[in-house]
Order: sequence, then structure tokens, then C-alpha cells
Amino acid sequence: MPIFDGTLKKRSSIPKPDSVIKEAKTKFSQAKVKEILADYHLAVESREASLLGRKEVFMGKAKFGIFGDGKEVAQIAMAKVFRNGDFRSGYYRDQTFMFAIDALTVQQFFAQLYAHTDLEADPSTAGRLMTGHFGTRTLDEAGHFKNLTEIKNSSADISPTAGQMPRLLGLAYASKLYRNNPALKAFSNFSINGNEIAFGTIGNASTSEGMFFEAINAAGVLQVPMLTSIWDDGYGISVPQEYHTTKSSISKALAGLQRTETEKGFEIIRVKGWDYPALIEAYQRAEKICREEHVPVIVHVEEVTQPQGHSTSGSHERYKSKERLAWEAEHDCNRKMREWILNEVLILPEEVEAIEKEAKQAAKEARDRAWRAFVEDVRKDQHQVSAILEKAERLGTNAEEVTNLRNELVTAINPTRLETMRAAKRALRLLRGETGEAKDELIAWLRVAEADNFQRYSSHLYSLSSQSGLTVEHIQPQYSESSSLVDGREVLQSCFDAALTNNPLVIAFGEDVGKIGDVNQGFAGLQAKHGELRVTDTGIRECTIIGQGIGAALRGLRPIAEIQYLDYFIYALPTLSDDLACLQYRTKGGQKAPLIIRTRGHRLEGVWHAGSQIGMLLHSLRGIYIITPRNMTQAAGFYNTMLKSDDAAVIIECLNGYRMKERIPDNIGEFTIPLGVPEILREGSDVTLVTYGSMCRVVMEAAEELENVGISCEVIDVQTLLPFDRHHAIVESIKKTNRVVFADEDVPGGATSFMMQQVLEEQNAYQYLDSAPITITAKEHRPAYASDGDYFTKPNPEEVFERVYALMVEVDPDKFPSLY
Ligand SMILES: Cc1ncc(C[n+]2csc(CCOP(=O)(O)OP(=O)(O)O)c2C)c(N)n1
Ligand SMILES: [Mg+2]
Repeated sequence: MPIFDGTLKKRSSIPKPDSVIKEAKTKFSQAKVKEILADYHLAVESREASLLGRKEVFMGKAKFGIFGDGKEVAQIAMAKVFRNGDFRSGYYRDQTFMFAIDALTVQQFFAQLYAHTDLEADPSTAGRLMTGHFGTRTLDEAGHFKNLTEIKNSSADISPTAGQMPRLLGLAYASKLYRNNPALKAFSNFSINGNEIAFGTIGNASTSEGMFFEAINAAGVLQVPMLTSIWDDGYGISVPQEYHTTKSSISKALAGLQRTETEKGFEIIRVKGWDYPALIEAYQRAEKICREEHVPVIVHVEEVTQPQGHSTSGSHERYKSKERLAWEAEHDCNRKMREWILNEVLILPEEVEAIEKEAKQAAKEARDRAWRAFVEDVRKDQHQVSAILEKAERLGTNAEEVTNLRNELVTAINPTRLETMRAAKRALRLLRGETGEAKDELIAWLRVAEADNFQRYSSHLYSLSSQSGLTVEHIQPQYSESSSLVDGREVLQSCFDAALTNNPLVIAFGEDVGKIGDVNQGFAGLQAKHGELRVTDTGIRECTIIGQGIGAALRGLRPIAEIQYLDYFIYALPTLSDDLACLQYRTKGGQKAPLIIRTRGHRLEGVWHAGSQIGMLLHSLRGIYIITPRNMTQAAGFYNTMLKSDDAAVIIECLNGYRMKERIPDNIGEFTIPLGVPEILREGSDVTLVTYGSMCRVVMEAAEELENVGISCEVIDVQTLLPFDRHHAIVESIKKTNRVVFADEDVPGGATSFMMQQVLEEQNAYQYLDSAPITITAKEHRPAYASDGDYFTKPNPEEVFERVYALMVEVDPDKFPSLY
């Protein structure tokens, strides 16, 4: 019986130790021998999966292969100390680890290689990511968290190397909070006393990335249970170690992090990737330090090999010397483990061979099952369409061409869905002008297939659960005579105070957020009130501030992670875009990280404190809601909305709004604002002005002055750019005014273009326009620091006035004579 049965994995019965040990002289107990042999079985089966996987690519059955060969033994050792509740954040070499913790079957491994889009077949990504991208499903089918302490968890991999590191920090940070904050003890579905370790894996070459250093430094500062393994094969694709790492050794380069008797830091352990007993011992030691003491540990696994080279895209013979290749063959971890089993455990060679045979056979069978399931699934469509085409041939028109289409379809060797779709669409072209049952059937098939393919390839960009940001109930702010007029920042402060009071899972962190309560005092006094674990300062490290939030949110916490200014988003953008924005999508709803990112932008002073790079966010952050409140009351309402939702969001406060006076709602902690619902700030009949954020005030000022000259403006604050005007309120306004202006502080062609596309195309507004639509934006450069630099760089009331006035000059030059 194979080790893995392909669906529910069960360890097979390994031959009884007493029958396989040479003259029963081994120093190992029977139970230990059994464990060692099971480990070896797994190492061989995983290796075979890599070898077979490569062959599948070369046979054209899969597009690309990247495998974990050469890392089997180290990963088996790591898996031994990985417990329920723990999390992995790793990369594409970790198949053996995933097998070992029972989070992946060999059949699923092959299903992913073939990109089988069925969720059962590939629960990590449902065919959405290339092979070697692992992840467990932390959510149930309804999108709610499972009990994470009862399962072994892996966060979802991404391809950018080192991209797993920021998230790893957050996964570890969560344990610190769960251990040290007594109010969190009740959340035993997320953590048991913070005992969980976050296990990271990374390749040696990828440790050169800034994200790696940023995350490692932060983990040392925070003292969190983060156990990072570095698989060091001496290369990053073709580039040898000396190009990557100071002293050609990451553990030497990081030696200054090593904790001492008097200073906190890391425990750094070095071990060879082929030395099974040393690896077991190393990981046991690492686990104990990390789990019990919450000290971060680096395990530098050296002398790792890559028997098949980096990936199926090239061969390593091109860049490795004969000597290196010979050394790798000699130090192959499976080979070394085999020698050790024969020489030290004293197992009979024939028994070792029997295990190898069984393991290899198991891998082959898993491959065959995965391929059969994949082909069967894809062929369903193919059979349906070919049967309809057969009937369509009888319609007469273009019969020969329809037959040709069908023949092409049924003879495709490795069919894909696109071939079937293409055949159906081409057939409909041939049948244009025809009527008949076959044609109706084909159209019906197409409709169903399009819906199915949407589910396969495009679903889950945002949450689809009952807690989706789109479903949060709208609660109006309430005001009474006692509602006081305060600085905008105090509105936020009350909102955050209520959020921290109402939900122990809420935490806030960022640069200057803790002690002084952020640079604009939105959290002023809240650290003193709610404690340092809830409201805390971080180092200057935008990328890992986001990672800290993602990891914590993956483990059930409700972080508000602050990026001090919108201009510094650029430092965090890789993690936001590659990791957070696509999390729900790339797991097809298997994981969520409801992280709120707080920042401030639009208008203040100079190049790096007045940015409004909204187009950049819209382009790179689909999957995260983008919220641009015009004042702090709106911001508070959106924080309340997002804290009730399980979607991620960026909330951009207006930098110049913290001292403006606002009335604080009596229900500051409860009221919510719906996403994607614009607000009409001023009604008018001549022109619709669409804007958001700080520009609302500028546009309102211009609108008042325009009113004085007889031009009536309807001003709309879109409030949230993603989602954008869900109920198409803007087109309704344009039906009335027949003119539209889009205004913001981004570059020309930035977010105004997005709004224009949404309104003219999505909302079909072009048909109601009597004048060309216009955009009013900032200049292409960032704002100069001079006191009037902002005025001359960004749209000001005079510019808005003149652009709108010019629009009306065109409409009625008699009524509106040119200004100059
Ligand atoms: C940010 C980023 N840059 C480049 C790549 C392309 N790439 C994929 S793997 C790889 C080499 C990684 O080497 P290493 O970290 O040592 O891992 P190994 O494959 O050797 O285990 C590179 C450059 C990538 N995926 N991500
Ligand atoms: Mg490497």
C-alpha cells in the first residue's frame, strides 16, 4: 500500500523493524526504526514526484516545473516539529514538507503541475498558480475561519522570491499577541496561548532581497517565534553564492544577530542538508527555543543540492562545473540518508530497495490518478461541444467547415478549455444567420461555459463571504445637541478608541502610532489606555508593517497597519500588490487577511508629504478596497465598515483635514458608510463634477463661485474608488446635466481616467453627454515645497472655476463670454 492514497493521506505500513534489521544489532528502538523508514519512504516518493514531474513537462503534459528535489531530508526534519496551529510561509521548494505535514498529497502535487482548475484536485490554488505554490485552506466553504489550532497551516505562496518574509513576520507576531494579551485567551480557535511557531523557508539567493533583511531585523526587535530555514544550494538559478551574499554565507553575514547572555537576538543554527540525524536534532533545538522562549531562530541549511537544476526552463550543466555536479551527486540528501540507514541503522539493503520500489510506485500511481482526473474534467466540455457540432453539421450551412472544427477539437492530444471555447465560438460564426436546435444548444452551452470559466479563472478577487465589505449594514451617524465640534483628528481618536474597546482582536501599529498616537494624533492617548500590545510603534519599515498586518490578519486579528504618508506606500507596494491584493484570488477563497491599511495623503507640503498617487494604487491593488474619505467623519464611518467586514482596505485620510472642525457623531463607534456609494455634496443642473478626498473642498469652493456667475454644478464625492459607484449614481446626474468633469490630485491620466472609464463605459454615460468630458488633475510632477507649490501643482479653485467656465463658454458664448 502506498504511503499516500491520493485523497486522504495515511502512512503506509512499513515492514516490521525486526524483520529488516541486520542481525538486530541496531542501536535504534523499533519505533524509531519505523519512523526512519517512513521518512525515507517519503523522501524517495517526493524525489520520484520531482523526477516524474520534470518528465511530464518534457512530454508537454505540463507547462513548467520547479521542484523540491535535494531538500527532502531537511524538510522532513522540519515537519517533525511543525504542530497544529503552526503556520508556514515559504516558497516553491517545499513540496516534501507539505507532504510530510499531510497538507498536500502527491496526487494534488501533480494536479497543480497540470493546473487542474478543480478545487478538490488542487486545493492550494485551483489551477490559478504555477506548480510549487502551496497553501492550506484556512477558511471553510462559507469563507469563515476554521479552527486554526486544530490544523497545520500554510499561508499561500507567491512567486516573487522573499515575498513570503513580510507575511512571515506577521504570522509570528500574532503568537506574541496571543500569548501576552490576556484578553485574547478566549480566541482559542486562533491560538493556544501563543504557542504557535511561524515557519519560514527561503532560498539562499533570495536572502539578498531587502524584504528578507527588513523582516529578519524586525523579528529580532519584536522577539517573535519565527523559525526561518534557508535552503542553501549555493546558487540562485545560475548565479553562484559569491554574487549574492557577503562572505558567501548568510549565517556568517547575520552573525551579529546572534543573541548573547546579555542581549536579545536570534538563535542561529547551521546544519548540513544531507545529515538526517543532525537535521532532526537541529530542528528539535530550534523548535524548543522558538516555541517556549519566543526567540526567533534561523536555521541555515547548507550543502543542499538541486539534482535536476533550477527548473524545467534550463539545465544546470550550463553553469555548474563538472566538479560541482559530482559533488552534488555525492551529497544528495536521499543518497546520504540511504547510506546512513544501511550503515548506522543497519537495515538490510533488500528492505531499503523494497521501500524505494514501493515509494516510486506510489508516486507513479498518484501521477496517473491526477492526470486521469484532469483530462476527464477538461474532456467533459470537449465531448459536449463536439456532440453539438455534430448536430450543427446537419444544419447545412458551412457543414464542411463545422466538421473540420469538430475534427480538430476531438483530435486535440492534450485538450484545454480554450480549444473547446474557440471551436464553439468559431462554429457560431459559421452558423450566423442560421436557426435551429443545435445552434440554440451551442449558445446555451456557451453561456454556461462562460459562467463556469468565470468561476474557474476570475472569482474571489474580493471576499464572497457573508462578511464581505459590500454587505455591511449602513448605519447613519447620529447627532444631537450635545454632539460637539472638534478637530477632525479627535473624531478619529474616538472612533479608534471605540474599536479597541469593542473588539479585543483590533490592534494598531506603525511608525509613531504608539507613544505619541501617530504624527497627527489620531491614536493620542490610546496606547496609555489600551496597552502597548494593542497600539504600538514600529521601526521604519513600510513593507514589513504591511506584512505584519497580513500575517496577523491571517491568524484572526484585526490589524490597522499604518503607513505614515501615502508617498511611502511605494516601499510597501510589492507586499500589498503581490501578497495581500491577490490573497483571496490566488487561493480561490481559501484564505483571507482582513487588513486595514491606514494612511494619509493628498495635500500638505512638498514632494514626499503631499502625494496622491491614486492611479498607482488602482492599478496595482485590485483585490483591496480603496477608500478616499473627504473628512475624518467619513473616514471614521469607513473604519467602522471595514472592521465589520473581512475584506482588506486602504483608507486614505486627508492630510490637511486633521485640524478642521467636525461634529462628532454620538454613535462614533457604530455608524457605518456603505462602500461604493457616492454622495452628492451639492445639487446642480449644468455640469456634474466628480471627485474625492481633499479635492472635495476645492471643488465645492469653485462650485460656489461658479454659482455666482450662473453655472450650476452638481458635486459628487465618489468616497470609494474600489468599489466605484456600485449603483451608478453618476450617470443619473449626467442624464440631468449632460456634462461631466472628473477632478483629482493625481497625474493626468491617473485616477481621473479610471473614473472616466467607469462612468462613460461601465455606466454608459457617453450617450447623455453634450460636451466632451474633461479631467482636471495635478501636473505630472510632484508638488514643489514652496508655500504656493501645492497651488501651482495641484488643481486649485481658480483652475476648477476656469475649466468649468470654459466648458460653458463653448455651450453658450453669449451667456458666458470668455474670461480672457
Ligand atoms: C523578486 C523576484 N526576482 C526574481 C525572480 C526569478 N527567480 C525565481 S527563482 C530565482 C532564484 C532563487 O534562488 P534561491 O533563493 O537561492 O532559491 P533556489 O531556487 O535556489 O532554491 C529567481 C531569480 C523571482 N521569482 N522573484
Ligand atoms: Mg539557491
